[in-house]
Amino acid sequence: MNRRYLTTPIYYATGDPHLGHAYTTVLTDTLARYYRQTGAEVRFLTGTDEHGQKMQETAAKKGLAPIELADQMAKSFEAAWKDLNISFDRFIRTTEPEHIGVVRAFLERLWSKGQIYDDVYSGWYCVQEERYWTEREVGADRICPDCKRPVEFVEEKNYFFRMSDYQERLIQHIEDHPDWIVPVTRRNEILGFLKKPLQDLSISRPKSRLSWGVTLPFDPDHVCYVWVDALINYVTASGLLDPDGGPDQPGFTDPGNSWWPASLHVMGKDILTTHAVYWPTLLMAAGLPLPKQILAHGWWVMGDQKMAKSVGNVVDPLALREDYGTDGVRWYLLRDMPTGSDASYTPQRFQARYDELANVLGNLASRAISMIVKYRDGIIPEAAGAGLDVEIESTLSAVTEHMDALRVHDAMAAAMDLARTANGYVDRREPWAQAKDPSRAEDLDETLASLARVLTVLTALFLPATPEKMTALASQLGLKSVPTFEEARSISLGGLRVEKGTPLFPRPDQ
Ligand code: ME8
Repeated sequence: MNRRYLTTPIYYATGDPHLGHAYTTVLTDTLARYYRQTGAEVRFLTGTDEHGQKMQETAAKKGLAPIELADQMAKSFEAAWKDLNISFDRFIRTTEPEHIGVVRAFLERLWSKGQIYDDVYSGWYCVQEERYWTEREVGADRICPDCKRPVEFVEEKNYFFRMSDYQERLIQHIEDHPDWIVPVTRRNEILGFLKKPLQDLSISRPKSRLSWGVTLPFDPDHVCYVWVDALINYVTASGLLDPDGGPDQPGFTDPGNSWWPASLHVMGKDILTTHAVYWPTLLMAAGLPLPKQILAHGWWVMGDQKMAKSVGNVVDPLALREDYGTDGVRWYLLRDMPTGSDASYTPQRFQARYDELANVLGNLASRAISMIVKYRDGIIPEAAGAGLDVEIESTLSAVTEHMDALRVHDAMAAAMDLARTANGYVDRREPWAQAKDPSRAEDLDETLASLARVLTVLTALFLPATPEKMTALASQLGLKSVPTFEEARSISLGGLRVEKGTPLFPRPDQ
C-alpha cells in the first residue's frame, strides 16, 4: 500500500495564525489531497508548539497561565484550519501527555546511548528565537542576528547532544539523496552551512530560568529545549514510540508498526536548519530512519519585510475568506508563490488571482453548463467528446509531473491553462451557431460532450487546491463525486443531467 505521512510545522501558540502559516498548511493540504486522489493512504499532521520561554513570557504579559494561552491558541489554529478546509488527520499539541511521554522516552534513549553530556554554557541567548549565539554572531551591539532584538548573557549548566559527531554522515546523506531537500537552492544552503564545523547542540534549559517545558528524564531540574521537544512531535504522531514505555520497548524501532518515517516535512525556509540538521542528527543518534523529504518554501513578504507577528504586518487569511471564500484564499496562496521563492502579498495581486479563477474556470463552467441546459435540456449528449483529448492528456501528465516534483504552483498554472484552452475551444466551435443549424446537431453534441469531459477533468485537477468548489462543480455536472485523474479520463458522461448552480466564484461584493 502506498502510504504518505505529511507534516506542517507545529506553530507557536503565542498568537493567531496569519497568511504565512496558512500558506504552509494549505500547501501541505493540497499535496495530501493530491496523494489521496492517487490512491495513497495519507496521514496529515499539524498542530501547535506550546512550550518554551516565549510562551511563558507571552502568557505572563497577558496575565494568563501558559496552558491557558496554549488552550486559546490551539483552538484558534484548529478553527482556522477547519475554516480553510484543511484535511488534517491529527492536530498535535506539545502539552499532550502522549507527546511529553514520547519526548522523555526519546531523550532517555539518547542518554542511555551516551549521546548527551552536561557542561556549563556561558554566552548569549535570544529569548525570541530561543537560541544561543556566539560573541561574534551578536556583535558589539549584542543583537540577535535573526530577530534583531537585544540578547541576554547567561551562564548555566546545560545538557548537550553530540551533534558534531554526525556531521559527516549528514553531508553524505544529503549528497546521496539529491532530492532530500527541495528546492535545490535550499539544499545548497544547508550543504554550505555544513562546510563549517558543526557544534554540539544544547538540548536543555535550567528550570530556575524556564519551567514551562518537558522535564528531562535524567535531571528533574532541567527542561528540554523547546526545539527538540517540538521536532519530536513528528515521531509522537507517527505512533512509533510507546509514551509509557522505556527506550527498549520493541515498538520503538518497529517502523512497520507506525507511520514513521515521514514522507515529507513542509516548512518555511526560516526553520530549515532545525529540520535538515538538528532533526536528522537527533534521529541518527536515536537509531531511527530519517524523513524521506523536506520541502522548504519561501516567505510571504510585505514590501521588503517578511510577514511576521513580531513585525506586526500580518494579513488575516480568515478576513480574506469572508470576501473571497475559502477556495479563493487557497487558490491565491498556491498560485501566487513559486514553491521555493518569496512572494509579495498585495490586495491587487490577490484580486487578479481571484479574477483568473472567476473569469477562466468559473466562466467556462457556467457557459458549458448553460449551453447543455439550453440546447440539450440539461442532458450531456452521448457523443465521443474527444475535442480536447490531446490537451487533456498532456495536462494530466504535466500536473502529475509537477505535483510529484512538489512544484505545486506550476501544477496549478497547467490546470488553469487547460481551462483557458477550453474557453478558446468554445469560441472556435461556436456552439450557438451549431445550435441554429439542425444539420450540425452531431457537431453540437460533440462540442457539448467535449466540454462536459474537460470540466470533469478540471474538477479532478483542481480538487486538491479548491476542494469545495470542485465538489460543487462535480455535482452540477451530475457526478456523485469528483473523479480521480484516472477515472476522469474514461468516465462515461453521456446521459448525465447537469444542473445550473450558483456561480462558483461570485464577485466579492455579490
Ligand atoms: O517556527 N511566509 O513556529 P512559527 C511564509 N514552532 N511562511 C511563513 C511566514 C511567512 N511570512 N511566517 C510564518 C515555529 N510562516 C516552530 C516550528 S516545527 C517542529 C516547530 C510559516 O509559528 C512557515 O511554515 O514561527 C514557517 O516555517 C512557520 O510558519 C513558522 O511558524
